[in-house]
Amino acid sequence: MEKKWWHQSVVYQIYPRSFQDTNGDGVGDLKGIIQHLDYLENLGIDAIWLSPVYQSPNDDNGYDISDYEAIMEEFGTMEDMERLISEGKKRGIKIIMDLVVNHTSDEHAWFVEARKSKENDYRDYYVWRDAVEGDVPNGLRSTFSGTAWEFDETTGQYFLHLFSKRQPDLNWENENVRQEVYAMMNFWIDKGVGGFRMDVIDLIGKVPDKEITGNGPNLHRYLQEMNTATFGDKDLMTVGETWGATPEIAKLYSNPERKELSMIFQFEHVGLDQEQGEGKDKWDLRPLSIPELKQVLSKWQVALGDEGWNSLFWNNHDLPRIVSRWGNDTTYHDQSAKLFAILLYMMKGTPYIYQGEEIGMTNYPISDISEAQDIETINMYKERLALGFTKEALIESINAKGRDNGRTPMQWNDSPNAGFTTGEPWLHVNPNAKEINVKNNLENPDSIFYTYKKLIALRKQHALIVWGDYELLTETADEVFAYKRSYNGKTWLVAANISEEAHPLELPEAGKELIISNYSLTDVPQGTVTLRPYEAFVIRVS
Ligand code: TEU
Ligand code: CA
Repeated sequence: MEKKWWHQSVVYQIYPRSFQDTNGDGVGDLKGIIQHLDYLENLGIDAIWLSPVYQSPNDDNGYDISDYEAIMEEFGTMEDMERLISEGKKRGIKIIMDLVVNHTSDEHAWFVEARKSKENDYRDYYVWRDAVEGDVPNGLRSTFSGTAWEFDETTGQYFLHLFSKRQPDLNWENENVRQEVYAMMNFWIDKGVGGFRMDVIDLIGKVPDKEITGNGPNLHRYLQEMNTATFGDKDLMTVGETWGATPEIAKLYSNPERKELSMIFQFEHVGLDQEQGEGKDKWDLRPLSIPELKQVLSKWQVALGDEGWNSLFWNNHDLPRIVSRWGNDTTYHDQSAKLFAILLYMMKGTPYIYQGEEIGMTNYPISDISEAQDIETINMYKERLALGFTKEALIESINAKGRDNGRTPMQWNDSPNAGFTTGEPWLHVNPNAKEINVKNNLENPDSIFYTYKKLIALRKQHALIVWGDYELLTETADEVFAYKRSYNGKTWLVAANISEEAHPLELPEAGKELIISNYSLTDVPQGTVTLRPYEAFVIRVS
């Protein structure tokens, strides 16, 4: 496979609203990001995936865009954006824009026009259908609860919205829509961005009348067309958000020969702690099975071969914090946060850090729905309450899976509001910011931050981590996740005990060199070792 910069890179995701406020309005901004570029350079990352910063009425925190070529006033100006790109460049940090083109905001000029009349030039930019027997056109559902069809009084038709009713779906079958999107992408490419993260890109080939949403028949044709019209001949990084992807589907997107995307986010591991079956979704909780986690991640490690590339992540702005979710955010907070870093960053693929993950930020439990800000959470709560779920059960699900968990303000130091803002933060700051913060992490050489920093540095030093073969060790306790990476005659062994109990592990080969660990080890592990609670290490065995 031709080597590209992004194969060896680590990407840091910023959710701008919660990163750093500089003007006291309680909302993070672009100047706040610029202020912390030195921190990110110190961590060693190569690129920032910037969640949307475009003009937006914020029905879904910027994922509802009303102007793709303007910056949200709360976040700053186009000048700030240009400075972010150039200041990033000085530090070897590229900016990856969030491309949200499955839908726009209902305040986008195209939709404002489209809804005026059936004859409007922009009408066909969106998906309009007549009522069927006085009701919605069909059974399509919104990810944010309820029907995906909204009735529009003015013209007496329904429009499609796979997310909130303020996020009307674009009609990708319309050639003009596609050309407008490509022109907009070129606007950002000309500004010097490093690539695009493509929001729910698996939905753009939808066939609403057949109730096909993901993986529609024209999806890959559109992506190939986009590639040719925009980034194809530039050295950019692209990553598609594709919820239902299997390894076979991942190859369609990311096989370099097909000229589509660099890589995708697959979510198979993310769904392992939800109940399976008809009508069940992420709110229906079940405990994680570690053997399943091993099986799923290992499958993805080997399945793509030379025909695709993996993204590696535990967290993003839609997911709960990994240390709270599958680790232990009290007794073994530091150990389990480091374990998840070591386990993932030794795998093959491009790792993504979500802001705050590098200091072990945790979920923030709410006790009442009035504390929630996220539209998905609020809509689900209303819907399920009406269906007869108890408040207690719903709050439990929200505390486990709600999107606000990962969106609380970045914890910089132990001052009021964690140094995020001098004003009223838009979303509650976790009180554990007194202990869990960047300042403490930077002062302590054993902190989670320095584990991340070291893992990132190791990736730069060792081609084995980027290119080596992967093999799961199968003869282990259920709770022990161990694998080997091999490259050019060298082999490393990664061992991680994802539990609060000690477990023995028989090392197939003697350790020659200790690469990294989350407990302090005086000797290189040999023979049969006892892995302590959440212990993880990497050793060279040949
Ligand atoms: O997420 C896609 C998506 O389907 C999520 O809403 C996901 O299903 C959910 O959060 C987990 O249950 C992307 C963005 O990442 C998300 O923030 C947006 O809300 C959504 O698209 C719409 O743009
Ligand atoms: Ca601000």
